[in-house]
Amino acid sequence: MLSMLGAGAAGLVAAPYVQGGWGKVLEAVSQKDPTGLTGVLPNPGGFRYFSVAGSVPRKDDTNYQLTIDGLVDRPGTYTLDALRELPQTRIVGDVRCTDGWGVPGTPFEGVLLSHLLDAAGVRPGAQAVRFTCFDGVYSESLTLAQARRSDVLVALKMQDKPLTHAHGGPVRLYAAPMYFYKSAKWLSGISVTDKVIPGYWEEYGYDVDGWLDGHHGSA
Ligand SMILES: Nc1nc2c(c(=O)[nH]1)N[C@H]1C(S)=C(S)[C@@H](COP(=O)(O)O)O[C@H]1N2
Ligand SMILES: [Mo]
Repeated sequence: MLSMLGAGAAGLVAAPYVQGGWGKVLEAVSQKDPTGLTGVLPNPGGFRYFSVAGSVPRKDDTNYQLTIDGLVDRPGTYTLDALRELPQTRIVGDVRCTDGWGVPGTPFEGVLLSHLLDAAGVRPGAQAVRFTCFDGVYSESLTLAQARRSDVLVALKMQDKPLTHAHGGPVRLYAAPMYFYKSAKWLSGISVTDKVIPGYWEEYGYDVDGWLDGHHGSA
């Protein structure tokens, strides 16, 4: 366990499940909430690494792109620099996975999703936003009303540092009032749609509206 902690994020990214041991993984699958599968992989600071994809490519200044398209007047693509040049908002919120682990009072910083939506010009009739990820597997969604909230960020920083690869860097979603599964890591696509398209975990029965207690229905 100690050597695993010392191995750091790179090792976890390479083989997140194997490092925890298959026995432990199977135990986690059978007894626990699958969105908390990596409960077997403690990370420094109380965070746990999670990915439904076995391996995820690394993206940085040289090759990261965020596409915004769908029911918008001005579809487009942002580089990391372009995102950094936009107004940045810092939110201190709670991180909470549905299986119980969490890190209260975590700062995230980035561009308000509403800013990107306004810049793209959402068309009449649009109802929802779908998020896709460069892991090639994960997806998420929000209603347009949720997406326009002032506590939903396209985050470039977590804990006042650039988002690490393990935490979904260089860019992830941070939907502060919702369970952390809503906060898609490795964000690469934002598509405005005419209805909610359930995301990866939502296909398995998780709530499309993943409100944390105290936020319920407050969109
Ligand atoms: N692309 C992607 N985003 C994801 C996930 C994932 O597997 N892939 N897991 C979700 C879940 S269930 C949680 S709890 C958090 C975990 O984020 P962390 O690895 O930064 O702790 O990411 C969410 N976003
Ligand atoms: Mo989770």
